[in-house]
Amino acid sequence: MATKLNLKELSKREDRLAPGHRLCAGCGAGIVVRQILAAIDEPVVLANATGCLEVSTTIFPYTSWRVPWIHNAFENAASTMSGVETAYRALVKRGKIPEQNVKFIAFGGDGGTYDIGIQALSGALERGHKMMYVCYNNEAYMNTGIQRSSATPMGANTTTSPAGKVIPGKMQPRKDLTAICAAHNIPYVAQASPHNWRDLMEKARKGVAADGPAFLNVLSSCNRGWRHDTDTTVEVMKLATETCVWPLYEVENGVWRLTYKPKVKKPVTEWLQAQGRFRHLFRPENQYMIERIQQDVDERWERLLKLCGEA
Ligand SMILES: Cc1ncc(C[n+]2csc(CCOP(=O)(O)OP(=O)(O)O)c2C)c(N)n1
Repeated sequence: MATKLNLKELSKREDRLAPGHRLCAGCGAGIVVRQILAAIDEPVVLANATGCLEVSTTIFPYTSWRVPWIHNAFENAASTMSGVETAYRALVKRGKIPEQNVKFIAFGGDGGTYDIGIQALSGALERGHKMMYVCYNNEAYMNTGIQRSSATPMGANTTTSPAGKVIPGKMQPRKDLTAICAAHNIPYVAQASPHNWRDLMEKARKGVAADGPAFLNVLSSCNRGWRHDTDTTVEVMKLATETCVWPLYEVENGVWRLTYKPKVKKPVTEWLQAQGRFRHLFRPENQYMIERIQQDVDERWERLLKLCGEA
């Protein structure tokens, strides 16, 4: 019987990411990992691309991982896990190891997923490996000092898209990787955020239960890069869904479904105001950027509503 997704039952489970790691106070990544691993009852094997999560949880000679864990280069978490999953299947087939319903999971940041690892990810999804790839999406290359990635939202101030006289932050809208993964026609794709823990945990369960590849794109606030107080992580992520900047939805065997619909769609200014990386947008000369951002969010939301049969 699967552990019930209620706090009482979940609190009895041992954390599979031990405390004492070196993630920053208020980091979203640790919350994402703990929720996902707590949702899964089966044994898991993990691969982790280079990035904040990897470096902060494995400071030699210590590790926070209470599960088998492999570090690999920035770009190939998906290929590594494909190989592990294939090796496992082959060994089970030859009777060398018992079948234990092991779940294969890869974690990567948005830099490692949207940019450098997209080729390995796409290959793994297309080959149909039974694995779940999770992007903990903090919307920039945070580990190396807040450089923009293709997941960075338009208007954000980063060290490689610095807001100033030349540009008002990043000029391009972000890549829609969730839709790109859905276009691989794999069994399960979802977008989630840990402020809505039950939603994220249900998606993690569906992802590992899928008969083939699954991809989860999970928002993961970085207060160093997003510039907010360490104790507002969860509220800021909630604002992303309430403003429809980060809608929560899933695509199960090709069927698109919203898993949360805000009662009142808040203006993007509420999400932007909560973070220092967008502060410059509130100067009068940058007002046009806020309008562009709102328009982009509205268009994407309308498209999503149609895909989900809600409009
Ligand atoms: C091929 C390669 N390019 C660049 C680097 C340097 N590098 C290490 S971590 C990192 C940023 C990782 O960003 P992301 O994947 O978004 O994860 P985060 O640190 O934000 O959690 C970079 C550029 C590397 N290790 N390998």
